[in-house]
Amino acid sequence: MTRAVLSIGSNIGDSLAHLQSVVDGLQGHVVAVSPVYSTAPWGGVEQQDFLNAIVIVDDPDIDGLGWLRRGQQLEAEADRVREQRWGPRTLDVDVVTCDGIRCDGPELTLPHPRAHERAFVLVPWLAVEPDATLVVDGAEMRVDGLLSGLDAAERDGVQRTALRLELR
Ligand code: PH2
Ligand code: MG
Ligand code: MG
Repeated sequence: MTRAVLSIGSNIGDSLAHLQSVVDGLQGHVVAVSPVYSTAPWGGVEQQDFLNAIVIVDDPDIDGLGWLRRGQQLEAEADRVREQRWGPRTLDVDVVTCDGIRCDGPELTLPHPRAHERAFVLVPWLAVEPDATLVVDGAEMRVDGLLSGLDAAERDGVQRTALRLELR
């Protein structure tokens, strides 16, 4: 079994539809879907707010690189083009964790090296997994503790919406 935590985000086009395309595209493997959050852009590029959510998936035959490829395929289907680092995008699918795997390769680092700094990842994750933990610099940390350690401004930039992703 591999269980992966995916962070999905969009701030171009019909963002809700782009996020829904991930839930639909991974149909049969989706274990949990978080609420949808409106989030202030992280990373210093001036751009529109994002919609973000967390999707937890499970498949015995897909490893970390496999989830990355599935995510890239869904990004391509959303007409994502190569863009500015941390800039706007139709769809971004990032693998946050995959089981307890730790790896640092040219394509994929697990756990995601910046997840612990991003309220737009931690807040939706906690909504579906309140006891979640994440390995940061080799130490297993509670995600709620990591979130409390972020600046209030970073946390306040993440607002729950009434929008929903459907597991169908
Ligand atoms: N993704 C980025 C850069 N900045 N900010 C928010 N709020 N949400 C994102 O998904 C996001 C971002 C690049 O992957
Ligand atoms: Mg990303
Ligand atoms: Mg990405």
